[in-house]
Amino acid sequence: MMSCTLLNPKKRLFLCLLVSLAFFLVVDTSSQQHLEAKKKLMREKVRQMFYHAYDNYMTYAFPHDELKPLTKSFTDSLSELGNLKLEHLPTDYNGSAVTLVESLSSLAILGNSSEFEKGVRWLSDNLKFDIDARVNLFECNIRVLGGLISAHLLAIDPTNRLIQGSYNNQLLRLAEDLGKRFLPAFETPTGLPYAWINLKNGVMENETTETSTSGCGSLILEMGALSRLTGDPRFESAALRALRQLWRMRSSLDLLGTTLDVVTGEWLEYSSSIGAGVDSFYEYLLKAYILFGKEDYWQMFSSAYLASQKYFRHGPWYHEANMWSGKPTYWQLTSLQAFWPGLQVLAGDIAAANSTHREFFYVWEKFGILPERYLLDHQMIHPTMKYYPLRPELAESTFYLYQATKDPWYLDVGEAMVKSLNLYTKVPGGFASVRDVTTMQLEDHQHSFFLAETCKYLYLLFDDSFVAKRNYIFTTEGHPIQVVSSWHEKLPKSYSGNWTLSKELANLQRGAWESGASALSLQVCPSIALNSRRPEQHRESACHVPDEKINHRCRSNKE
Ligand code: DMJ
Repeated sequence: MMSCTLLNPKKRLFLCLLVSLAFFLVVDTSSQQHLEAKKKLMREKVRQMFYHAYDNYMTYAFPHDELKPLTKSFTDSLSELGNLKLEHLPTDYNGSAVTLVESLSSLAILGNSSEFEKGVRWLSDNLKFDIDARVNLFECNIRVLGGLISAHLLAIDPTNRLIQGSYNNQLLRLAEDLGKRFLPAFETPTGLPYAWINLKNGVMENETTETSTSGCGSLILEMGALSRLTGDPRFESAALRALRQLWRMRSSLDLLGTTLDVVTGEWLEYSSSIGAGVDSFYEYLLKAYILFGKEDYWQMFSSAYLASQKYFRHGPWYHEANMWSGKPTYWQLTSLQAFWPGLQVLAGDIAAANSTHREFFYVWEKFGILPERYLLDHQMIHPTMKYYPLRPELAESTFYLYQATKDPWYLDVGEAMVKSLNLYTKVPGGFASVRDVTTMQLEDHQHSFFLAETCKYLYLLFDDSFVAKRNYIFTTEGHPIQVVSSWHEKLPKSYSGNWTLSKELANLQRGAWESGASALSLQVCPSIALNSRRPEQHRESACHVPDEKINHRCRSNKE
């Protein structure tokens, strides 16, 4: 073989460059192959986790609501949903099979079509809502209504080929029936819905008038989709009226409290946060904007997001603050907050998302699994809230961040999470919640969101095909709804409003939708988009609130 040194210098340089290029190409291809092999392996691992949870549910709990994996039994009393199973249910009907409803969209993504079809048929024949059961409106909306609507949309999409036999919109009919049973909850002087509703009898006498911000501010995706699909505007109008009323109740700092009274419209808990009781309110403002293209959703989101950065954010962390004064109240990380970086990805605030996600993963690694609460001021676990009920939020954010950055580090994060879940929570009868992450003592409960969200987001982290094919938004319970331009409100011809979002940006985004870009690529950061087109006009967006501490500093638009 001729060595490089025998050639003249020019040829030598050329040959050496060629060899180096080939070398890098080989290395690059092999690392790409390695990455693909890893993704394939991880997809299989997550699929096995899903089926371990699903098969055990079907064997020991179906058609009841949720699985008790330690005793291989079931529960119908969902602490959060209410109690769908009462003694006087028809004798041929034994439960509401919430876990099955919640599993359908995951079966469509990672399972096989015959199981999806089997589930659809069973629910079509057996699910009934004419039952004397008091349910939590928010939980029933995100789990049951959202699960049915999403599965219906997946079933009617011919490219999925999920249904071989005939499908006559049975899931949509069920969703419509359920949606109508929700409507009496909205008959309050304020339009804000009661937190609890009896599916047969409407609002019960002496029902509590207390609800949470997320409880009445995150219904718009499911109820809006139901209106678009049925042509009955009442669902969307009720949810939108409640959302607007809630927004009117914000403080002058654009903050909302955590609990309120639906009759008087007064705040009961003034402490405000991005966590429990408020979380999905922020999420639904942005996702409603993506799904329905209504400008005021964006306007509300951008103001609310800006306030969250001003009053809650401390470096990568988010504490709670009083809605009236903006003064910090509680300094704690709550595991529900871990969805926030995923939302920031959708808002185009990737750098901030990344830094917050890293802190959450640091706490996950510290304990082996994420505790429900962690005290930021003492850097220690909360003395009583040490549990981990198989929550999905950190997996969700990891999925979004990987989609946005393609940084393989996020795959390592997902792999570590899969490892911990198998190590600490897998039992012969399914996956069990952790009662105390410091001892890894288990609890006899496999929440339905483990199948709807945790397994789904972990799978999607290693599988690009589902989100690459279509534009989807995922509801707060992880149920996909396709983004279609026919659901989008058309912008007025002449634009002169004072919204943060300009017509140009809206058109820019509409162009992206029409060109088939994924919803994940619609990072709606107005400042970045506008400043790059009109450099003379400097506009700070919510993504770039200056922070006094140098190491907490947000990046400038240029950076
Ligand atoms: C899920 O039911 C939903 O994500 C909800 O919005 C809050 N979190 C739980 C799971 O942790």
